[in-house]
Amino acid sequence: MAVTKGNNKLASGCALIMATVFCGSPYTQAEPEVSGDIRVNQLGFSPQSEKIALLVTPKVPEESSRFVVRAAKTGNAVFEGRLQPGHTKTWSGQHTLVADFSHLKKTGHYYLEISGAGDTEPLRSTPFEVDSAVFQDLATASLKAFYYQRASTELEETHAGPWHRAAGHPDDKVLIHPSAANRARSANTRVSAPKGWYDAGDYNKYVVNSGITMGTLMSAFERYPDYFSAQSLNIPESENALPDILDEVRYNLDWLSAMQDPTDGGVYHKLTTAGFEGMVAPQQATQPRYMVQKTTAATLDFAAVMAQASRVYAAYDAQGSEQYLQAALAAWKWAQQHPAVHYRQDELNRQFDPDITTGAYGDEQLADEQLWAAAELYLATGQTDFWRVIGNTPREYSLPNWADVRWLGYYSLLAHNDQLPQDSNRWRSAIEKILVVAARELGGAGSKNAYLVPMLSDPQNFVWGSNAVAANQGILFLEAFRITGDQAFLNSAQATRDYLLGRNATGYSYVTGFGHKTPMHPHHRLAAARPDLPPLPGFLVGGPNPAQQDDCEYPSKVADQSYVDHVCSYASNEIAINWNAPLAYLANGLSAIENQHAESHSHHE
Ligand code: 9MR
Ligand code: CA
Repeated sequence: MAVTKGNNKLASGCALIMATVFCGSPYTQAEPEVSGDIRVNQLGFSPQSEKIALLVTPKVPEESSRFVVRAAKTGNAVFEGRLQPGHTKTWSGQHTLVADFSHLKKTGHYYLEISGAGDTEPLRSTPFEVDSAVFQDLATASLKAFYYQRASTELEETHAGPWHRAAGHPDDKVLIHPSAANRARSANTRVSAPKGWYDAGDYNKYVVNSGITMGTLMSAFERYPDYFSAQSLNIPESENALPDILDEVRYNLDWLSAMQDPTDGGVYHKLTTAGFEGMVAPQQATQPRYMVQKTTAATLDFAAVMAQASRVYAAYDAQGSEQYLQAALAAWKWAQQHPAVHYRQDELNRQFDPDITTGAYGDEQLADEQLWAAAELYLATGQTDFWRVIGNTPREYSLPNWADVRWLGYYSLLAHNDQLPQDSNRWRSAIEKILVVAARELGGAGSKNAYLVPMLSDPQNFVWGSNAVAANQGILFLEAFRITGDQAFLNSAQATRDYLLGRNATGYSYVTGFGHKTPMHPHHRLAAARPDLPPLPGFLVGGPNPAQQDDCEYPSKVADQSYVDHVCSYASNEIAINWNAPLAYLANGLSAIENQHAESHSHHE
């Protein structure tokens, strides 16, 4: 059995820098050999949650073996149980044995020990914690990650710690690419569109991908407003009256506003260099940047985001809210006049120079963007015209991704059901039912696989950015929980968090800086430019992706093991804002719920 050291480079590296903030567990002293075959959420568990760890093993022992949970400090046994065989084999043909210690509710630091077969040494897990606050730093860091991605500004040490850095990409002299030229703004006109977040491991800014990212973050705020209003991210705006998550989103809204052509309301698809920059620091990445072609997808996503922003910021900034709404309406109008302007990079490059070879975010299906924009505009204006676009026919559930945003619209409508038309009750219950059935099916399938996690219900989940599929599944469970109050959905959301933090086929906790075995070499220019530091913390890497489009060397082709922690691997080990947003929703949403449960629990005692 593969055996790894209990404390790898990261644990000591991050302890050295900011132990309490960035490490899952403060227990970083030398430990005996730890088995990498025990898969468990590497941070730990909230006291009331299900608690499951797995042993991955080539064969099932004849006698069922026992496990013990021990207190990390004393080694005293606090819980004992019998391992149960997993439901099915793993996708690589291994077996799993399940340790369920859900009944252990006492706060503390623990490790799991599994007695070996015959005279072999017992196996032990890395230490973990049971505490209602164990995910708090992760939740904060998943949002702080957006701050690290800020373009056009210096990051000061007070906010960025060791990752403080010079400003990059002023973006105050962006060239109109010939594909985006019109009478008012001819090719090579200079326009200003500073601020915003770098999309991912690269330094470009793409409207479509920003769309789902902002929608997800603003919806997270709308579902858990009290929780977020009390949260500090330690960003430059932390002292103002606006909740920090909304300050962070506004940094990107400021950029996004400038992506609209003021002369006609259309929205440029992206602000980008012609090709990708090298793996250099932002201030060294100085190639010319372009506004590239207006598209319907970008314009509709922009309309949805701005309409939602007009609602979310209304209580804090009436004037800003009104401007967002006007921008949304102008974008909607342009999209009605140009319903099918698609981004097709190859065609564009046949017509215009210079060639553009960065992320395409091309999308040929725009009915979902239309629905999302109409939903947010209906909620912002109450106008029945927008309601009519939504129609009476609810559509089957589809998990959101950058190219499919329909359910962002439905989520918003359901969350504001007091604003729906009077005669829409049947429509609403139909939508709710579709959502709840989808969550129930996914949760059910999640309890029938070797790792007992929803993500492993289907190999099709393992696309580029598979970890964001898991995180978006987590959002679905949280929505189903909000609607029904059914504890099973909360369990599924927590199991999804367990998957991302270590209960999976690679044994990685996929969030940088969190856990004992986490990505050290993400495809992230900001991190690669600082090899002297641990990677910037709080970032969800893309995760297993058997298509391996980067042609890097992978340890496995099996869908859930096709992951490599190498900077080369942009198809499995990049970071991206649209992946961190659902992580932030899931991590913070669960924390909000768990805090409340912890509170009501302490009142009952
Ligand atoms: O997340 C995107 C994925 O769905 C696509 O299959 C892939 C290839 O087009 O692109 C991904 O997005 C990348 C974008 O194009 C450029 N910035 C980095 C993004 C994450 O890898
Ligand atoms: Ca679409």
